[in-house]
Amino acid sequence: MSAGKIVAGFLVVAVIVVIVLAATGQFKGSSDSSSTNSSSSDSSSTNSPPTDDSKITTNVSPALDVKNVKYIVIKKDSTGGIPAVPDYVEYDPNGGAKSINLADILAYSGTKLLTASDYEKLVLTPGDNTNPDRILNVITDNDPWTMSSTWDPNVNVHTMELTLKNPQQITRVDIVNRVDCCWGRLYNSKLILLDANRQVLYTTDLMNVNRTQELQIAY
Ligand SMILES: [Ca+2]
Repeated sequence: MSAGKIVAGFLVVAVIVVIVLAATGQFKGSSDSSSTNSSSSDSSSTNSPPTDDSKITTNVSPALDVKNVKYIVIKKDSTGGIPAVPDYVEYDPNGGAKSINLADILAYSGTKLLTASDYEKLVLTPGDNTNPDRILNVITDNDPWTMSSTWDPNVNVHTMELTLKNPQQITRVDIVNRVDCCWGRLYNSKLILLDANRQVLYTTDLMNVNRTQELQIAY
């Protein structure tokens, strides 16, 4: 037998020993990590919604030079009825599914993210507008904390309307939906940009998805 065949024989035996040790769990590191992985994948296979915070980016085509925007509006019209889709977790006759419920409306002018100080006010219709600073902050704070219009089964058209202090170009708007539940509340909603005379400068339908919709208007 040649020296090469002897070495090859030893290698085969060594590989067999490693396989047996692994199968009997004596390589603790690898068996621990595989059990951890399997338990986490088990928990993510439940029916809870995914908490994917990735963005869906849409480049408006053609790009629009939308200047002199005064109002940024989310409008939801449930006149035609509301669907009994699974993510309407509180689908019920009390009007909850007719409300708008968002984490944030993040508008950009150029590359500047507009903050509460750039806005005059937020108005919720129907809604509790008695604490204007609070509601404006919640919808512009780039934080998952959410704001909602008021649940009302008798009101089909709900709006969230941001008023800018100074009319200006809007180049991008991120609509940040809830990720923990209820993202279907954005069903049948539109984003509308208006000038000071309330002329529509840009509008688009929104998706009822549980993540951020980034609308690149000028690019
Ligand atoms: Ca927020």
